[in-house]
Amino acid sequence: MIRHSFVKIAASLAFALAASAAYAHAQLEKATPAVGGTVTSPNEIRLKLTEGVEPRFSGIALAGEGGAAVPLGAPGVDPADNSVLIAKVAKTLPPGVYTVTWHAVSVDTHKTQGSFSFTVKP
Ligand SMILES: [Cu+2]
Repeated sequence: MIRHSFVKIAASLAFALAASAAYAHAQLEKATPAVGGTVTSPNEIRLKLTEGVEPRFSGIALAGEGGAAVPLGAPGVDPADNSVLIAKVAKTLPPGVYTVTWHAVSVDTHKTQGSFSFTVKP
């Protein structure tokens, strides 16, 4: 039983190392609102990734404190730059901490995902 768990942990560590070595995939380069930033209520979530992405297979979700989902418009890419994934924020966000969770399928079909938080100031 213990030995079995060890093998599983070793396997997931190896996977994590392989994933972090694969820097060519679409990783988050810059976010607006910024990662950890404090802002007024944003009109959109804009994610600059390191690689072009397929908007049909990529997405952004926003959650408020306590995990309540905040509605966003359908995700799209900047017409001038397919490495910029954008989702409109449908309403004014009350002050608080928000978590952005994104997933992307890059043009080379590799999948990546991540999350970060920002704060809307009073
Ligand atoms: Cu890739």
